[in-house]
Amino acid sequence: MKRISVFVLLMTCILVAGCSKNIYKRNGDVRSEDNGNRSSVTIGLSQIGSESDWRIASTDSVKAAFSVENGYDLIFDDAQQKQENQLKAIREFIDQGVDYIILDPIVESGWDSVLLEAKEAGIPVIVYDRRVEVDDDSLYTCWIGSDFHLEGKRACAWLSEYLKSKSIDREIKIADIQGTLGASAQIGRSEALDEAFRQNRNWKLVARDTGDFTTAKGKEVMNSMLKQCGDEIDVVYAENDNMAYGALEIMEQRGYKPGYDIDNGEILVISFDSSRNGLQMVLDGDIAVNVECNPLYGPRLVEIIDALEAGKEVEKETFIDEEQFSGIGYIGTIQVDGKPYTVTQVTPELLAERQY
Ligand code: GYE
Repeated sequence: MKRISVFVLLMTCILVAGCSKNIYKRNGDVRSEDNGNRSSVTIGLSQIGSESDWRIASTDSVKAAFSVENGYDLIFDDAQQKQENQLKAIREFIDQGVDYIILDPIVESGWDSVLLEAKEAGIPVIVYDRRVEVDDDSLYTCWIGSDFHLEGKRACAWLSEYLKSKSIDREIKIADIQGTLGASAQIGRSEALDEAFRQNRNWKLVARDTGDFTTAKGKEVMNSMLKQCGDEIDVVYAENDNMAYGALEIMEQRGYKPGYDIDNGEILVISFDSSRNGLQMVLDGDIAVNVECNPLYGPRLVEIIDALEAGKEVEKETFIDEEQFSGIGYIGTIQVDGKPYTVTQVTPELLAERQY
């Protein structure tokens, strides 16, 4: 009797394993099999949250690329803008024995231990968009993302060209609405502005606070800046589109006008991301210049995973190319460190083709 039930139990286990979609194996050498015997790759992806249009577009892109039809099992985790949730998710991925971990880190610091755990478990970690700051860079396989510092420099170069074109050489007062403090996108964009203050002695920082990359916080921060020094502000440097939307909303409510004409009291708004809504605001004249940050990471990450699956070497660091957009056509090029960058004028046609 006892022998029969052990046999039945054993057969059941074999059957269940045979039908199950995923047989997780560490070290990436044996893949899970589905019923059609097609091998699939299991990926644990830790996403920061859904704080912005950029982030939502990025999530859609990775989900579409790592679909079941394409041969992937994607375990997606939304960390709700909390690093502790990302750490927890990564540890769960390790316990589940995923083939790869993909991480968009909310801030740069604090990853050494968890990445060491992944390394010890033999799971490659691919970092994208924002970066990790670790003592030992063998803790992750590679990183792909934007040059946030260069994005900031391009925004500042545009402002400098614009002021020159209008022969404005008086003191320029700038308010900086920063992204999530400690995030690569904030560090790079804020640092570029700090550099511009050193290079342009008549540019002055009159207010700086974090709006956490969200519309709601952008609005809140802009509101207190307007109360504190609204009549002085010439330029708002919003470190993403969502904070720019929030800032514009409260500016309108409090009777401030966005635009290019800073000598007649308009506030010139600079933004980053160039999402469809952001470019619409450029077309409407509310945002003067918008530096692109491309969120479509799905296909780029698929390329990396497929290369690793094929046993190929991947670049340790890859920067993606990005553009900048304005509502005016007469500044067609800007220079950063001796290199020219084209500024594209936003048109309704361009907007109609924008994917995100
Ligand atoms: O600019 C912002 C998002 O990390 C580049 O995060 C990304 C930034 C992006 O919330 O909109």
